[in-house]
Amino acid sequence: MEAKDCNSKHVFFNQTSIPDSFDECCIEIDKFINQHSTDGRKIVLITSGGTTVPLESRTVRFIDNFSSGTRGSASAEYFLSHDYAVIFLHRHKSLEPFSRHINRQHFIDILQLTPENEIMEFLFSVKDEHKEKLSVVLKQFQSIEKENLLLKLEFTSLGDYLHILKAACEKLNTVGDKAMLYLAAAVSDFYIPKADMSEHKIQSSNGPLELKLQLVPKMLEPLVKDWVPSAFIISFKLETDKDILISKSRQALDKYKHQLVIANELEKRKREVTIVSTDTVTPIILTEEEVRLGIEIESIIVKEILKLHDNFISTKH
Ligand code: 9Z3
Repeated sequence: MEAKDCNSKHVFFNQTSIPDSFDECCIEIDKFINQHSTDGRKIVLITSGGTTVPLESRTVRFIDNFSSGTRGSASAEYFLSHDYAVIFLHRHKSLEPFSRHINRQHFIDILQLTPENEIMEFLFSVKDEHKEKLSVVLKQFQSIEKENLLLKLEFTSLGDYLHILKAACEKLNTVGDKAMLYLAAAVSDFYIPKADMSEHKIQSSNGPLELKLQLVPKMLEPLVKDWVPSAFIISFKLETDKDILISKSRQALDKYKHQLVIANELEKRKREVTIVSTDTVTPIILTEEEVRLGIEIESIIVKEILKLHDNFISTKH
């Protein structure tokens, strides 16, 4: 009985705190969607990065889901280059569109300090060897900013992620079939409800730690049925065992009745994915030559999806 209760969607939302900046976040979402739906532009909500599940209310420790944010941030750039407006809901400090091209750890290496000028100012500049790449990225970024085509929202915990996702979906539903969901974030299947969580840091002096995690209710179900039923919805399926990847993707489509699953195996995810719909299975595999040329698999995924989204829109009219 207890497990069943914890699995219910309503209980989950009651069992997790609303993120601190939730109201501001909703206002930004509203403004962004109003602007672009008035312009008749297609809008994609991309989720990216892994969610955390806290073990303590005043969190010192948490369980993390793996994701660097490459899939989401690279895809965001390709959607933007095809004139979509992008809501980028991402894990705090995971990769972001455009800035992903500058390695955070080596940021300082691309700058140089020129000698003080006559008014004793320090002048910074980008080293010559980085100028070309950076100017291309900066140009794209500035034109996106000018038209306000990218809205970045952050989450850390699973609770924050789901609260913001639900609010964004409900607003996106007003856009109809021009809206797309691209759910690339790696989302935890397990969590500890607030009531079961230790408030303070768990003490090792109490001996080995035994954890009991509850199942997170499958939010794809209300998302497709209630939150944003009119949108084109793509989920991702991540497995480490290739033998179950396609069957699990089909199961998800069957169960949730959304449009596509993009299946990927953890180790091969940068070179190989499979786009699965109810009646097609389309592998995308980068050739050695494409890898050598630095072609990103997201550029090909996005191109395929644009066609499928257009077909989806035309069948609705
Ligand atoms: C993915 O499968 C993404 O492609 C990756 C991208 C997380 C592998 P990176 O960010 O990696 O480029 O390093 N995301 C979805 C993972 C997920 O949690 N899927 C759930 C599942 O497999 C369904 S929603 O059950």
